[in-house]
Amino acid sequence: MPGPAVRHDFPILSRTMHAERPLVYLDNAATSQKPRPVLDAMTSFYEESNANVHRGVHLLAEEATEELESARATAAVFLGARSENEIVFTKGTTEALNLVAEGWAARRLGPGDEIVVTALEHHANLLPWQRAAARSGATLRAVPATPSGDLGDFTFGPRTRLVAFSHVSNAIGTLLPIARLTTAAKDRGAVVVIDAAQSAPHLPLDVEALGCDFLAFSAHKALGPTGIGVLWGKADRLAETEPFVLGGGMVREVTLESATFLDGPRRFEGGTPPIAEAVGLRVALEYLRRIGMDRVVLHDRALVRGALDRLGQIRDLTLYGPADPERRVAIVSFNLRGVHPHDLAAFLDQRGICVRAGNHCAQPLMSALGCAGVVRASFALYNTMEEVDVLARALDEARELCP
Ligand code: ALA
Repeated sequence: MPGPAVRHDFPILSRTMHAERPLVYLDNAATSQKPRPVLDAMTSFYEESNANVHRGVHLLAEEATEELESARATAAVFLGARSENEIVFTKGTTEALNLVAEGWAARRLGPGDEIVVTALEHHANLLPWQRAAARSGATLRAVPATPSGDLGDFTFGPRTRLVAFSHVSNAIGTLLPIARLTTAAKDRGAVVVIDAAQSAPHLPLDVEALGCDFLAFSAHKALGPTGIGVLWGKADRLAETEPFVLGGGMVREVTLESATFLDGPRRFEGGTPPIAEAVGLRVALEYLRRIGMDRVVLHDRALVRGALDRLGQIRDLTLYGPADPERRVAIVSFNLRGVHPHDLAAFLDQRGICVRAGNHCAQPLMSALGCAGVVRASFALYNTMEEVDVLARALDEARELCP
């Protein structure tokens, strides 16, 4: 069960912060904490099976290769993919989105074609498309955000060739109307790319049901380690994608003048992959599945509802994003009138509460909201209602100190 019952699995949660206050970790949208099984599995890999993959014929090399490929199979099951051959390991969501932009869009689109994003995107799902548009001659258009942080009206045209959007806004937690977006894009025959960095740890994902072409997420936001992420791509789309990291491990045949590349995911994984990180990713995804994503959804929603109720009563505090807890995921963002978001985050830090403040790598969204930045509290399956209450009391206290 998410909540208090799982907290003992996360060693860091028992540490104290300034003035021996207990840690209240509400910066999970930046990165999540890691459960003991993930930490142990990575240590055991280094202690017992460490070797490079796909290269050696010795036992350790075989074991390491099995570990990497079993992580690929687990990621495929986690995403409801048809095959592990649709799972490419990247450094994280950012690298995965860059791979699609450079390897697919920049090469396959041309003048007159249109790439559409939304104004709610993290810069990682905007900048790569800006460059792909510039390189290919395609135009880039953004569906606007409403002043309340929702998605505005959208239409796609006959030249819309690619639509890229986040499942959940990293800055304010808005759940995008992903089925409507995908259906409208598919009606136009466009390729659909989903940034699932903020949804993978919180919502059940099924790439076949979502109907997208590419989907990306990072392990470190989903209880796994930094340094590894997943790009899922439909087999035929991956076959159309050019690799951008060339080197060992991704070639079939090389002469001094030319090279041919492997098929499948290894085509995109030049160099030594993040092997211990793949072990950690596998165990993190197994952990999430064991808890049950349906339970995680209910848990997150209860925390968001509690936070919206409680924080909504604080005078001079502005909440951003949809008011309906079912239309947002695990994130509550806010500002206190007259207080800079960084100052408020520093005040909360003194009380042991970790949040993120600033533009959250989503400057166009901040412009739509009419502010330079917000304070963001983001939840994970180990957070509790008591912690929401600690946050609310600290904000009450901050409010009292305001003139
Ligand atoms: N993308 C991460 C965040 O939203 C770092 O904080």
